[in-house]
Amino acid sequence: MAFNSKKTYGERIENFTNIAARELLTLMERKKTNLSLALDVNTKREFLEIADKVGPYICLLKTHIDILVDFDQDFIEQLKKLQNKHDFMIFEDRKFADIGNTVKHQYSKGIYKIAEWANITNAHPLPGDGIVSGLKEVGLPLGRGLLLLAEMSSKGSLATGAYTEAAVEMARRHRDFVIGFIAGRKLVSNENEDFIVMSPGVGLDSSKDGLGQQYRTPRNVILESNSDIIIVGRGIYESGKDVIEEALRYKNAGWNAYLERLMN
Ligand code: S5P
Repeated sequence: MAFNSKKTYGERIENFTNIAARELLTLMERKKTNLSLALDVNTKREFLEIADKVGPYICLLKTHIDILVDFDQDFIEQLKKLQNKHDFMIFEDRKFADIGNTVKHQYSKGIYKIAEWANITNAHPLPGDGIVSGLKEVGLPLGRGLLLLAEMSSKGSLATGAYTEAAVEMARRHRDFVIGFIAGRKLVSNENEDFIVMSPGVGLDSSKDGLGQQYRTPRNVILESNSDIIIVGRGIYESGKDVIEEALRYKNAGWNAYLERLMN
């Protein structure tokens, strides 16, 4: 049996029971893209305009819902319309980090009601297993999936070594809900278990941003580090060039690196 990094996204669907994970891998295979857009802009208008342009090229739209200055329920309706139009999934990058009972409320209630519209969200493993159990109570019945932040792309990150290993162990204890990791590389190279790895800090034209972000290329992330999804933000929407052309450039770079990985 082949290692999971040598299998196609489609072949890996059977490794997951989680609905969101299965849907995501199916979608990636169908649209031939491993690109996630991190759309960190501050107005509804900008967000919806860029999402409409880049939607055809991505598998996953990553949101920071709390940075929108004019968030309202209409935004969620518009977002869902774009999701249907362009066939992508939604990942709210909420980075939950509190005790189980608190994150349960933060996930399902408040203004944003994240669990209602985000297929995937993420959490820091820092508080211990209770954070996953709390989120799972809300998310699993809705067919949602969770990523654990096992590593971070920023300079000086404390999520390394034993912390990263403990994140993997935590994921193993919650295989039904934890579908993978935010990390810079594949963390588990065992053909019998599979996790989807998404890597932020991806850029073709710069190596850092002045606030600690560190960029690597899609080839480095997908081919050399065996990650599964590249998360790209400013490289696409703040390059000063055409966003569609930039999205295509990253989509092709990510997909070609994946094809090369399968052939190696
Ligand atoms: O370690 C991380 C984890 C995440 S989710 N480093 C990150 O940069 N992120 C997110 O990825 C970050 O919050 C931002 O939304 C995106 C990177 O954006 P870019 O503009 O630097 O590509």
